[in-house]
Amino acid sequence: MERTYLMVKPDGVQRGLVGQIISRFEQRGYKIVGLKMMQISREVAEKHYGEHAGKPFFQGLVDFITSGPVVAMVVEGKDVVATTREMMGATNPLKAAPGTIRATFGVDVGRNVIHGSDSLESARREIALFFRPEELVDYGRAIDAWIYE
Ligand code: DAT
Ligand code: MG
Repeated sequence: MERTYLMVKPDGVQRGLVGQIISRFEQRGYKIVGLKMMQISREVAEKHYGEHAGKPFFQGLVDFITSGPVVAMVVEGKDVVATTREMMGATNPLKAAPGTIRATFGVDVGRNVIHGSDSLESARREIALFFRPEELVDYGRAIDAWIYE
């Protein structure tokens, strides 16, 4: 089954939105297989956001993502990469569709409360960057038969 990397950013943690954000993925039927709070080092932040190195917002982005604890998770389920991106909404919360996480909780692009992998390849890279293999748990849920036909 597909896996993705999701992370409540420092603004989401400070604002007490961790539970509500995680709940959305649980309610959708997705399974959390890895979960932890951590503070990201600049080195890891620069790796994670490597595709944006050199852009005008890069330093601010690294400053922000390292400014406080984040809650990192690996979530598993059918088409989870694309579906969680949809659930997050557009990068700029003002452009995000109503009801999405970013539209519900944010207004500024630099305070958009959540990160999610944008492709299967990014997901694999980001999961490996933030989680050791033994931190991911393989388990079944009785409820899966009521989520998947
Ligand atoms: P996403 O987080 O939707 O994958 P992205 O990968 O293009 O978006 O950018 C990563 C983060 O960088 C984004 O969540 C917020 C910040 N960011 C992106 N574009 C920005 C901009 N034009 N100004 C300020 N911050 C920006
Ligand atoms: Mg991105």
